Amino acid sequence: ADPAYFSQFSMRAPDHDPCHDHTGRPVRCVPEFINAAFGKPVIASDTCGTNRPDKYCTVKEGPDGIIREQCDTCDARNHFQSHPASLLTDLNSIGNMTCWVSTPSLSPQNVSLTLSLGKKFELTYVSMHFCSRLPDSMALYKSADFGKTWTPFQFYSSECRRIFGRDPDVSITKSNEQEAVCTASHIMGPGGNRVAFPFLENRPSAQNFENSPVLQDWVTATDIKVVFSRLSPDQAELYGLSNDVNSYGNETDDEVKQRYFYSMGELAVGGRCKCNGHASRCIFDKMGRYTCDCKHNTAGTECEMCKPFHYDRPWGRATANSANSCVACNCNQHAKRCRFDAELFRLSGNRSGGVCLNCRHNTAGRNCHLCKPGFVRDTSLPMTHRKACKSCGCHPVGSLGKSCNQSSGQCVCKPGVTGTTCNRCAKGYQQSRSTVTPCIKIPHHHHHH
Ligand SMILES: [Ca+2]
Repeated sequence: ADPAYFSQFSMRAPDHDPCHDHTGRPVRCVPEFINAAFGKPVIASDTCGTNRPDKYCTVKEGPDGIIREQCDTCDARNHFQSHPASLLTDLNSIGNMTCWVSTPSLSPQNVSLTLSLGKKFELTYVSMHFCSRLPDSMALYKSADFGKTWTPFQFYSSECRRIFGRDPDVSITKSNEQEAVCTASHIMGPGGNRVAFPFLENRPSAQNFENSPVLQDWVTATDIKVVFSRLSPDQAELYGLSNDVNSYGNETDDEVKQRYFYSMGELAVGGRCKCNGHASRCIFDKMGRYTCDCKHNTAGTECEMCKPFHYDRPWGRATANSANSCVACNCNQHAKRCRFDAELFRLSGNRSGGVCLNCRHNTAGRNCHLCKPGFVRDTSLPMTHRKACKSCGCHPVGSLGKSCNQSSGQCVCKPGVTGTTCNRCAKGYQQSRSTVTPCIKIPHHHHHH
């Protein structure tokens, strides 16, 4: 075969690590863009056929192009007639969308869907594909703390003021980039049965997302909640499809009720597993939790902190310019733990702020780079050596303490005592029996008397 054919394959990059460039230098990396909702659990506040079978009716265009009202039964106990919330995040086969349905009711208010993503994601859009008529009014909320607190991110209504107490289509400026806007665009727009909310559209800082903590926060979510407040007008009424147009007003409540429900076939959430630029994928850890596969010496579910012993610089989100890797403390191999000191970091010109804890092998100092009192550098060994610091060996009687000069090793001697370790009497002194003055002056002979 043509050698050029094979060379195509050998040219392919070997299993490339997106978190480092070809020279091994750390670079920002992000997990791939996915439908974060796929296969995730959804809790519906209400589902058709849960307590007893119910009848519900939908207006549909048949294959012949004629619009008809079609009624079905929902029954949670019958697999073929059940419409649980799990159908919102399942795999839809083309042309046969599986749909969740709420209980038909004359006033189907405050029906809600809650989706748990399992960890923090950075979202780009939320998309809803409805199986029957659209809701007229609904509110979208997100939580970044697993459902403890919720904040709205979008309202939809033909009557924003009346339903949600908000002015419609408020414009977004740099001063209110985290404000939820109310709009009727879902009904007016060309979306058909699909309503999609792009998180960054019309947000001024979107062009500079990496440097906008406000927008980074805006797109972060662990859970999404949709609350339906009101249905759009009855299509059966619009199309004149009631059993008999003239007798429409005579329908029983039960018959009318069958058209009042919410039904959705897909709740999709486009986004990336949030890893702050320090991981290219999310994985299930030993505990079965979905978590970032952190690189750049980072740790945590979102790589939101430095891994142990890597506290020489403060943690930072990776940017296009810098991976902001965490850096190991320099403890000359004499400590296993360290802490970050902001003041020392500032004083070093933002270079190093790590302080070693519990220096071993008789070392001391913020980098375990000195010898502790009573010990002196053995300059024949590197600082990283276990025996880099040796005992001063100061004589217990001849010296004033156990410490010695860090460079010369000279112990502090009592008067009349000399030697590096203070182990002998100086010239003109002689040994005594006193431990206080172990060397006393040799008496002079005064010949002049
Ligand atoms: Ca579905």
